[in-house]
Amino acid sequence: MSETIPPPPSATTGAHMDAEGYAAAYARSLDDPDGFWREEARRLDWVTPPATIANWSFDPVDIRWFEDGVLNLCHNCVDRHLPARADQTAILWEGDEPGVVRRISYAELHVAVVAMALKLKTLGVVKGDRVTLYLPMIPEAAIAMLACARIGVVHSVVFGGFSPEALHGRIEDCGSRVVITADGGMRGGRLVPLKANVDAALERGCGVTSVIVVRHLGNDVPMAEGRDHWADEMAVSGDCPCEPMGAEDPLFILYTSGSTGKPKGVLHTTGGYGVWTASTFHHVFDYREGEIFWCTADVGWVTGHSYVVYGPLANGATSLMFEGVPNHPNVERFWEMVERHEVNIFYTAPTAIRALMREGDDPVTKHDRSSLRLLGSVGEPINPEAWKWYWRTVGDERCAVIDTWWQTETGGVMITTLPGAHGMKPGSAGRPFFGVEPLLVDGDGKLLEGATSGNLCIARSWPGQMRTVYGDHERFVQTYFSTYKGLYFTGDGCRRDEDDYYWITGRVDDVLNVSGHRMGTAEVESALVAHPLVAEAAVVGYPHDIKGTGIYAYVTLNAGEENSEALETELRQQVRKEIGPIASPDIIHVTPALPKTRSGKIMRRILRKIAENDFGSLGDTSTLADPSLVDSLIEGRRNR
Ligand code: 6R9
Repeated sequence: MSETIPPPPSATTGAHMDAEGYAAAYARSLDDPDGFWREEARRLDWVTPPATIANWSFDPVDIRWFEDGVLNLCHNCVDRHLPARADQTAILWEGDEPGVVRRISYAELHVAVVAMALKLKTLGVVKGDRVTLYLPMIPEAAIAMLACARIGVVHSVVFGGFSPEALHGRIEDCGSRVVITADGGMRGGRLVPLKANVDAALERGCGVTSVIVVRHLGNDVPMAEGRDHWADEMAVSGDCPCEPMGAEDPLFILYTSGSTGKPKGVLHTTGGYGVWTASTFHHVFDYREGEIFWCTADVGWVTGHSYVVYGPLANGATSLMFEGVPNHPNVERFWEMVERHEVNIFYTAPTAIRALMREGDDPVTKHDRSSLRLLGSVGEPINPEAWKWYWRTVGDERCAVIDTWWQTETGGVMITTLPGAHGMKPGSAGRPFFGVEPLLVDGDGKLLEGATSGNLCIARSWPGQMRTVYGDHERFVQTYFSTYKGLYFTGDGCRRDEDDYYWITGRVDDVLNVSGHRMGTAEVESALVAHPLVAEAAVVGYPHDIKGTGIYAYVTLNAGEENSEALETELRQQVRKEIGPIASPDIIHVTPALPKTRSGKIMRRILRKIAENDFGSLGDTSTLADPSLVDSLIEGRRNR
């Protein structure tokens, strides 16, 4: 039996839902989904409330929710909170430098969003167009997203850590004609040259005609005449009403890595995503009026979309947005900010928890954390040791800890413990959210019952589900619905225990989760082989203390070329250039050859085992074209 920690009084007192409440609501969400989601949809204001609720099929794949409803998510996140919340802080921002703070009230947010929407209109952007956002973690990122939503423009946010090449690919794929960026960003005291990166991306040619540049750092950046516009110099006036949107009209595209090919443009639509983020924010964080909510994710990732912007603002919360990093200027930064802003709910990633745990308890305990009520985790499995440190040291065994499993594709939280309803098991994500029906299947798709391990699938659609891969519906069908017919396949492995708690064990496909960031091994490989001296590359993951998974790259060179330290540096630079620093390999292992079957397939299973330092269970190597290669690979691994 695994250890279960009952929810502390801070979680149960005043909770919106207890154990019986969850059981009843969960049962109803499966027995009467239309009734359940019709009610949950009332969390949002609709121009026309939906008459039809669920209308979906996984075979053939066609997913619709609330399809005849009409609404606008900017209205739901901003306008409808006026005048009641006019003076309440909507976005509380702290810059990279400690104590540099901006407070944007709901009234001010409204003014700023209207202005940005009008600027987009001035540039000829109309409903249905795509606009790419490449911004630091500043309020203008949320403002630009909401401005797009206001006028029916589909935003595509690209994480500021991606390189010009990666940005270019994402601009081209969705055909944006307008990019919104900033003169630069600051992270950990270092300048991120966002505008220069946009210039470099656009040099490669694409249909971008206008760039809006937000003045943030005040540094000089070259401005292309006729193309680039300082946001604060674009004169606009007047009102900009919210565009009435069909529930199934696209809201945003967000690129994410898969096991093959280029990153996919995950497309979310207005009604379903809106209801899902509003509902999960309310229930999962058991959000209470007036609380300060801090999600540390960057808006370049889905967690930032759903729980820095849409979920909190749809609930009229105060969302804390942080430009910097947890270890600048020192490792007290998070806790110092919790104290300064009296944060009530704190939501971060295991990689940050593990890194801060290494610094000991002092940096945490010297700060007043009595405001904290709830601690959340997202992005990768949280190991029990990190969970317990979070629970004991950060939360003083007073705050419930919730792990939340979900994906870019799912729009919001899918598996978690509800703070007031469930006991917590360190290392387990918990129980399914309303409407979520998880299934475990074996490699052949056979349904596995009871306490067991298998591949995690979801049996039925939920409102926050992605609708398609932008521009490639067939890829959507292939990636998620072809492995197990009639089921959504998550790509994750999972164990279900005797209490029906789910324990995510990690990806079972060729996707790596490095510090909570998704990376396709194929993407890193294609960046490596783009180097003129590289013949072949095979990338696998291996356990890494802080990052969870590290990137291990096996590389073969062209005939006659020799390995050197300089070459390894060049290869890392190559990957940073093609993708960005987050994809830089931790270990580069130059080898004379890669293990292949006689038919020429790279035997990744063996490469994975060797990278994991697990030499005892390499399995059957007799099908290898050159079995002696294994010894030299092991030797090479031992030397690293
Ligand atoms: C929200 C987000 C999705 C992948 C997912 C899984 C891993 C996320 C997790 C978790 C274990 C958790 N993952 N949360 N694994 N426990 N609480 O991270 O989306 O970037 O698309 O990543 O991350 O492997 O499939 P995304």
